[in-house]
Amino acid sequence: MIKGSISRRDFTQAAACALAGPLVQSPSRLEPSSRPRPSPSQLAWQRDELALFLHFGVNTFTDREWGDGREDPTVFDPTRLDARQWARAAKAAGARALILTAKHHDGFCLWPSRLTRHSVAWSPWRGGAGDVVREFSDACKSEGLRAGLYLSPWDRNAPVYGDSPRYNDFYCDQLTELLTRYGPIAEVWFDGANGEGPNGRRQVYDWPRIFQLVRRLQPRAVMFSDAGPDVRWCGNEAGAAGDPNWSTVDPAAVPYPGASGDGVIAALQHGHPGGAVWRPAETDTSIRPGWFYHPAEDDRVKSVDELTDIWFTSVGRNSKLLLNVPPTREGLLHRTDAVRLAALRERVTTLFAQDVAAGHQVHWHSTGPVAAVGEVDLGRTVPVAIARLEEDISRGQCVARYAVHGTVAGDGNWRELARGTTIGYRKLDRFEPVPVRLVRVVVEDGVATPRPLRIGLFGGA
Ligand code: FUL
Repeated sequence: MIKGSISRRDFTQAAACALAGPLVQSPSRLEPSSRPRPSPSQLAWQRDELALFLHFGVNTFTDREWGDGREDPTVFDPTRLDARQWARAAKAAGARALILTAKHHDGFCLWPSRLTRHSVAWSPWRGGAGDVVREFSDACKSEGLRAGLYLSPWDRNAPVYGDSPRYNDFYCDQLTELLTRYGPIAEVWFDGANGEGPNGRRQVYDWPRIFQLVRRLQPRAVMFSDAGPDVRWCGNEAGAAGDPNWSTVDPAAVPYPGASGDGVIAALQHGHPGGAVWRPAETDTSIRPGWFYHPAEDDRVKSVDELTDIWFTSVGRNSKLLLNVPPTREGLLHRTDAVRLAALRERVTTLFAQDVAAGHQVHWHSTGPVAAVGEVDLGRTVPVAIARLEEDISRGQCVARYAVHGTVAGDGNWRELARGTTIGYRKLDRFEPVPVRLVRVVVEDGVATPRPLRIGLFGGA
């Protein structure tokens, strides 16, 4: 249902992204200073770790995942909409940002766009004077959260869709409304799904123009799409970033949003160690089977264990988690979802509450041009079940292969506790609890001279 018969990859496009940069032919081993680094906005985006996604619109009321654009706007009538409730639940979950579907593929606008009648202005909600984007952005502001907006490129309602120059004007005008009326917007989300135009016509998007417009109107916003330019899709909607997961990419591998072809998904999942562009992966997934709220899914909300697993395969794999929690027909987050969110935060807080390596000095020494070892004495034998490794990504990403070893109580022999590839912002490894005293992190390979890592060790209880 979510994907229907139209593939997300089936996406027509004229020009390659002008902002994407040249084909990368760089050697894989570059001096750290010449390797790509995040912009301040990309760094802030990654440090958020968790953002909530809010799929809300006419589909909420028609019980669909993809509307066809022929909905009567009067179906949109949330009875108790309270964006502050969304923002408070997000805060309780430890999220630092929220992204709202201002327009999904059905073209229905959650703000009173002057460009269409398919909007809240033609609904009975707040007597036609309501603006969900306004209430959402105000709530984010009051709760100290960063606001992001999803504006579906694919629009099944707009009559000009598929008449490419006219729809590009229409789309840019809608973006302009969104990016000039509501204060700072931290992320603009360009979905890769695409489909038919009227009479089977296909839309040819002017991505260079669209990207430049966002840069001009909201220079601090990051832009998400399969092809960035700032943040890329992780390649699936199941909550798992790639492993390895480089934040650097070869922009030619995914030249525009929705590009299809051999290697696109692999490029999205893994990035490229020699990539010339910094474009980290965002992991978007839903707390429920669907993206929109469906009453029939009330007992299919992901469990805390499942959400914790997703935390490990997203934030714990050098990605950021964008977790969808869809408002109900009342316009509120469902109680089950809100409770689950708070429980996820509690679980994560508990797991990482006591770092047994904290306060112990790590002794690093180089063992080769791209290899190094860091050793820490925990001062006593303690059970360890999670290793948290972090690179200082403000200076780029370097590690390509590593192992964690510990001296095990009893025989005092070294044992391998975990092994992995990339680290980046954060890598989390879970293993059977082992009582250890000395721990070694061995960087076996990298794309530049490794810098000391931050090491955290936890009992996993
Ligand atoms: C997909 C869309 O088709 C889904 O409806 C949803 O918005 C998801 C986040 O992206 O491509």
